[in-house]
Amino acid sequence: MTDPTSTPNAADPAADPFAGPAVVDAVVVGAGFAGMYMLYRLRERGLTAMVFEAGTDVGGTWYWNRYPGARCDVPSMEYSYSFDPGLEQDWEWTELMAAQPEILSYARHVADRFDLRRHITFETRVTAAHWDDERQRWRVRTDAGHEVEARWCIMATGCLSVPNTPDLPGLDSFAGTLLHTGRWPKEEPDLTGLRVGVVGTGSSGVQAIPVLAERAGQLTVFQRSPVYTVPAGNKPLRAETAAEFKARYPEIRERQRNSATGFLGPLALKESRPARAEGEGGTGGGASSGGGGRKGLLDLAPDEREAAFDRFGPGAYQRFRDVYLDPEANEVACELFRREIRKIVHDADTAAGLEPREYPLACKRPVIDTHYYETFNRPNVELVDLRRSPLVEVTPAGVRTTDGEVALDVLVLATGFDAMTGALSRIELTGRAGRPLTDVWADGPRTYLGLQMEDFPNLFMVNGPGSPSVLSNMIVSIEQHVEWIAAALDHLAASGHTTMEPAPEAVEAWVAHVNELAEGTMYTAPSCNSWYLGSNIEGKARVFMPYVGGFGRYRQRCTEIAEAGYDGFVLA
Ligand code: NA7
Repeated sequence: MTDPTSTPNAADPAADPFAGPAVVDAVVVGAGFAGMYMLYRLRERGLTAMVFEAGTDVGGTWYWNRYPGARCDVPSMEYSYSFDPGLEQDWEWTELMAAQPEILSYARHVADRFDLRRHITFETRVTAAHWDDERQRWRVRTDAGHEVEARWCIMATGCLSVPNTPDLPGLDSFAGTLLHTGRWPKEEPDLTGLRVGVVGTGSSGVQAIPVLAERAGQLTVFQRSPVYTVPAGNKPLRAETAAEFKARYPEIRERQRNSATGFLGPLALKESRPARAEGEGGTGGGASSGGGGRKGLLDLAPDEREAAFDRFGPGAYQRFRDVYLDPEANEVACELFRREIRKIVHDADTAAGLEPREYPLACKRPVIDTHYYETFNRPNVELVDLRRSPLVEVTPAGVRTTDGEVALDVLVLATGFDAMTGALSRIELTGRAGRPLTDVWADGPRTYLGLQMEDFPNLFMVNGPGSPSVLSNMIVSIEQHVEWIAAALDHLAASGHTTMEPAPEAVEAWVAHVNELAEGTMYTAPSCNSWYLGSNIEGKARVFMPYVGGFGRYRQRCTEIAEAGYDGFVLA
């Protein structure tokens, strides 16, 4: 389907960026899984498109996050595209949850298989996008000097793509090697015999620490907030399991699309259950899926609670819905969780240092690990509990806390991201009447369905704030958004409309709905600080950003809105 008002792009604008504005139907920002699939769907419609990507290759998150131990926390048979049955059948995953190099290879394979690279301009960052109300077009600029005019602008910029480098005093003075997990060098640094420090114990730190401990001479973990992490249970993927998935993919994909988290986990190969009960896949769920409506932890006698943790380990809490909603049940689960840490970690002082106490379970994104707590039993690993001895400064020689200086050759920041809004707020993005996005979002992101914003016509976000995104299987959510956007473009072309944006009252109602759903969950508990809330970034508005009502329900709502003639959107 071709946009009747479009101007085909005659020349290759990448060839001579200074030849004046190129004109395409769509600019896509980012060539991760979202950008690649968006390009595929745009081209399928005969639309001209340019994709800009800052990296030298496709892959997005999996291109940048190549730190040791980086791995997906959703099973790969599910964390993969469903749009092409041939791709589904041909690709072979080697592990239950693939490591970063394998996922990057998959992304590269997709780019080659569908010949996507010729419309992607690499090593180029979009710096500005301005809506030109007169021409009804976006004017997009890059750091390589491109100027492109496009009817549609699609932000496939990722939820976790802007690394957070905290303002640690003296950081610039460090004389050793400074690394960030989210910008790990392509050439793996040789850490043999070196003194390595890690700041940060979120998902990235928890994945990196056991591997760094094996490679480094000495590893010191500087921990501000202990993590609640449960064993990933990763293992090689059995050929029979992969074959069964492949045989049953159509049914499994359909169930994913109706589930709360967009993945089924251990339920995937079990007989189909009613859609509403699914979605307790293991890691991404939280309040939307936690416990699947079974018994509460407080319904059990104390010895039964202990027995549950004895049997299922620290992840036992995920089986009880009240842990996600009731502070009392949550604290009972936290105490049982701490007991699990004490069982694994030999040194009592270190175990106490690893016990989370200041915030509830299920407040931050669930973390899964491979031998994280066991790593602290190694003779070359030391925990520095910054709650007891706060970090004073980074020095040329290492890190100084109130307890003294730790000498380091390498300092690894595993300090996370300016999540969900970070990438868009770094682009000079203006809508109608030059209205800057940073003003519109000053008090937190405002979107309709996480897909569009008022006063930013024809600009779409893939997995934007206000959609399930990070609370779901990202690839399933990406496919849903891309397909919804593609269908909207078809509808506009067929109905002779050229612009689309949400009505202010639809945005208002959606923002209120997203906030209301998150209220009363552990995600927004007063003691909770998380990147979901933006509270890991100084000065960022404290607002819960993803949609917590479940992926299946969200998808249903998006479909109904489209079927009702794009209810809440203004088509002009
Ligand atoms: P996270 O989950 O945001 O974790 C960042 C970690 O860094 C966390 O432990 C922070 O402690 C710590 N941090 C941040 N700033 C500081 C300072 N200034 N001093 C000490 N410690 C600090 O990021 P990840 O990269 O691990 O994971 C992000 C997502 O990527 C993850 O959820 C998966 O979806 C994949 P804090 O908790 O703020 O006290």
